[in-house]
Amino acid sequence: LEQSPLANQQTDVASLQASIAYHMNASLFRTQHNLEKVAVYQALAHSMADKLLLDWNRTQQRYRKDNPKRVYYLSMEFLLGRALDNAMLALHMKTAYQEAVQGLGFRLEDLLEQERDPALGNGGLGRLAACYMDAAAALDLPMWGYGLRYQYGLFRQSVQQGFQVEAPDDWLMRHHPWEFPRDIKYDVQFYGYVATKMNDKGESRLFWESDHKIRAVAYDVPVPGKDGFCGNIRLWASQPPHHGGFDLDAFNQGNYDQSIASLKDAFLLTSVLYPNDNHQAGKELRLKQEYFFVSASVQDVVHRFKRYRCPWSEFPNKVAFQLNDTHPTLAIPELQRILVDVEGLAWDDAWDIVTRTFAFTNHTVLPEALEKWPIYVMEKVLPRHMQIIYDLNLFFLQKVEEKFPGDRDLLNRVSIIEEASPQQVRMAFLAVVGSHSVNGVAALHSELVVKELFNDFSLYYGKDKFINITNGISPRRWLYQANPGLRDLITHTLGSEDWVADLPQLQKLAPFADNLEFQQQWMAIKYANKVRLTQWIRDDCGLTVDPRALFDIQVKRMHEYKRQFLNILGVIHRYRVLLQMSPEARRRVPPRVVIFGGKAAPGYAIAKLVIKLINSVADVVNNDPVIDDHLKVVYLPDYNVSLAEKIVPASDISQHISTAGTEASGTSNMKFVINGGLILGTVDGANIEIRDEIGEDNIFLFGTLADQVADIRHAQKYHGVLLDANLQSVLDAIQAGVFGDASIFNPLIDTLTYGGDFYLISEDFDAYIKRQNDVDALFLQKAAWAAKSIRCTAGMGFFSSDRSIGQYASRIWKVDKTALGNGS
Ligand code: 26R
Repeated sequence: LEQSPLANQQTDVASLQASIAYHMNASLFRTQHNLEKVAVYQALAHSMADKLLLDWNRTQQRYRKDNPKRVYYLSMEFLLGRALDNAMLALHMKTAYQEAVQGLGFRLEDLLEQERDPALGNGGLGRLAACYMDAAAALDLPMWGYGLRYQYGLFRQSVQQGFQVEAPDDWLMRHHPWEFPRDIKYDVQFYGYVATKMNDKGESRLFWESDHKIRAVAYDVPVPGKDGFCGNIRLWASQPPHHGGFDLDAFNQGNYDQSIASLKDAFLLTSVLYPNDNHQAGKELRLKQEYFFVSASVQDVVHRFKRYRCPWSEFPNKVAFQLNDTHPTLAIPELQRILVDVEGLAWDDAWDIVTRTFAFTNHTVLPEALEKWPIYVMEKVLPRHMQIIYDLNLFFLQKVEEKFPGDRDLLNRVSIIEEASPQQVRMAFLAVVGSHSVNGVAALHSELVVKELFNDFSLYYGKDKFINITNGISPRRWLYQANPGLRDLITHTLGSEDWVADLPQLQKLAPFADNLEFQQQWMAIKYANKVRLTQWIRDDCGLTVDPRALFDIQVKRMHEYKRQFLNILGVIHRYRVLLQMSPEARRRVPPRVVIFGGKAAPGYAIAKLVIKLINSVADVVNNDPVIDDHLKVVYLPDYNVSLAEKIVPASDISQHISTAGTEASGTSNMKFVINGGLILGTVDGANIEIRDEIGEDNIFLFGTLADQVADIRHAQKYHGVLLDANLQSVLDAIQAGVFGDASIFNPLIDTLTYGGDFYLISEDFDAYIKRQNDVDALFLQKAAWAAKSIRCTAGMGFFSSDRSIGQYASRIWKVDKTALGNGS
C-alpha cells in the first residue's frame, strides 16, 4: 500500500483520487468494486483529515515553542455541524475534490450528505461556541475549546401523528474521521471525604480523597483555519480508571454485575447531552458531567503551564479561561483547590490568580435557566469544593459588608448560597465573584444583566467589570459555504474574496441596491435557494410547495418565550381571513409557505403541544381546497445545523419574535439577514443592533418594548387578561375543533388566560398581524423588496464572529492576535 499522497502535500486531482483510493483500502478495508456513497464519503473524509492533521501538528508545535498566552473556551456544548465541506473550503480544495470524485463517478453534493452532524449542543449557546472556534482559527488566535464527547448528542426528532418523538442520536455508530484520540488521560474523582494532611513543608493541608474515580481521555477535533493554521477542540470521554474497570475478584466469585459496575458508571457519565435548553433539570449526573469536564480541562491546562516552569504568578499571563455560561463554573473552585491543596499556594495568592484568569459570559436572563445546585448534592458529590465555596462566600461577604456596612438584605441578595430550603449554590454568582469580567451577548441583554441579574454586584464591583460583546456568526459557514450562489455574486461584484475576512466590506454592495439588473441576479439566487429547499420539503415531508410563494420561516428551539405559539396563532388568523375573502381578493394576497422547525426539550409539555398544534393546523390548511396554494404550513422535523444551512439561504422573511427582554441575542437572525432574508421581529436581543446597522426601513419590528413588560404583567395580575378580539376568534376556532380534538390543546390555551399571559402573546397579537400585512404588501413590490434584501446583506458587516472574537481578545483576554505570526 502506498502512503496517502496528501501526507506529502500533493493536492492535484490525481493525487486526491489516489488518496481516496488509499483510504478505501487502508482505512476502510474495502476494494474499488465495493463503492457505496457512504464509503466514498468516509474515504474522502480520511483523505481530508490527513491534511488537517499535518496543519494541526504544525500549528500546535509552533505554540508549544512560542508559548503565547492561550485562551481556553470552556463549553459544555459545541454544535459544530458537518466538517467535510467546511474543511475543503477552508483549505481551498473543494474544486479539486469535486473533480476527483466526479472522475470516480460521484457527485460531491451527494457525498457531503452522507456525513452525520455531530450534535453536541442544544441551540444558540452551542452553535455560538462553534462560530467562535471557527473565528479564532481564522484569526490565528491561540484558543482551544474544551468540551465533552457525548456518546449521544441531542436527540433525533421525528413527528408521529403530529407529536414529537425522540430517538437517541447515535452519531458515533459509524466511524467519525474528524476526531483524533489522544493518549492523554486524567483521573477525576467524586464523593469521598476531606482529611487533614501534612505536606512536604510540614504544613497542615486539607486533602480530598476518594476511591471513586473516573478517567477522562482526550479526543481532539481539528478546526480548520486560514493558510495552514488549525485550531483545536479537546473533548473528554469517560472511561473506567484502571484495568478497564473490570473487577476480576468479583467475577471469580460469580458476582458478575459487580464485576462490571465501575464500567457502567464510567460509560454513563459522558453518554448523553442533557437536552434542556434554558431550563435546569438539576440531576446529579449533570453535576458530575460538569465537574468531570472542568476537572480534566483544568488539569490539562495546569499540566501544560507547568511544562515551562514559570512561577505561578505568571499563570494569568499565560492562561485565560472563558466560561460559556455557568455550566463550567466549577472550574473556579477547582483551580483554587489545585493551587491551595495540591500546589501549596496561600489562599489569597491562589484567589488572586484565579480571579485574574477567569471571565464569564452570561447567555440568558430567564430565571428557570439559572443554575442552582442544592448544597446537599454538592457536598456529597464534591465535598472539598463545597468547603471552598463556603470560604469564598464568607470572604466575599466580609468585603461587601466593609463597603456597605450593616445592609443585611444586601448580603442575603448577593450571597453565593441561597438561603432557601433546600439551600442552594447560585452558580451565576460564583461565576461573577470568581471572574474579572462578565459579559452579556447583545447590547440590550448586557444592560439587563447589569440592571437586573447582577445589579448589586455592579454596585459593589463597579460598572467596568460588566461589559457587552455582541454575538457574531461565522461568515464562512453561514454565507460562503451555505450560499454559494450569493457568495459568487458578492465576490464578482466586489472584485475579490477579501470581504470574507473583512465583513464590513459588504457595505460596498449598497450602491447596487436599486440597480434593476443586480436586483434580478440577486433574486434569482434567492429563487434557486428556495427551489432547493422545496425539494428538501418534498423529500422530507412529502409536501409540494411553490417556490414563488413568500417563504416565512421560524426555526429555533421550541420555547414559550420564543413564541412559536404566536406565529401559529397568526397562521390560523390568516387562514380564517383568507377563507372569508372573495377569490379575487384572495389572489391579491401573496401566497405564503410558513415553515417551522425546532426541537422541544423532552420534558417540556407546553412546547411539545405547540408542535402538535402546528402539525394539526398544517393538516387542515394544506388540504383545504379553497385555500389551495395561498397558504401552506410546513413543520420540518429534526432541525439541526446542516438543515439550517439549507433553510437559511432560502428565506424571504424569518421570525425572531421573543417577548421583549427574553432573547439574550439570537444568532439565527444574523444568519438570515446576511443571506438577504428580511426579518420580522420584536425589539429584543440582537434584532435591535441589526436594525441599527441595516436601517429601520429594512426590518419589520413590532410589539411591546422590554421596559414595558413588567408593568403589563403587573396590570394583568390585577385586572386579568383581556384577549385581543382576533385572537379570541382564533382560540374559538381551535376550541370548536377546527384543528381536530380540541381538548388536547386546553393546557396551551390556558397559558394565555389562567394566571396571565406571561409571554404577552395577546398584548402583541394585533401589532404582529399588522406587521405581517406590511410584509405581504412589500412582497408584491418586487423591486422594493429586492432593494431591501440587498441592503440587509450590505449592512451585516458588524456581525462577523471575527469581530466578536477580536473584542474578546482585546477587551477580556488581552491577547494580541496580530503578534502571533501568520500561521506558517
Ligand atoms: C443547564 C440549563 C439550565 C441550560 C442549558 C442550556 C441553560 C441554558 C442553556 C442554553 C442557553 C443559555 C442558550 O443557548 N442561550 C442562548 O445563547 C445564544 C448565544 O449567546 C443567544 O443568542 C440566545 O439568545 C440565548 O438564548
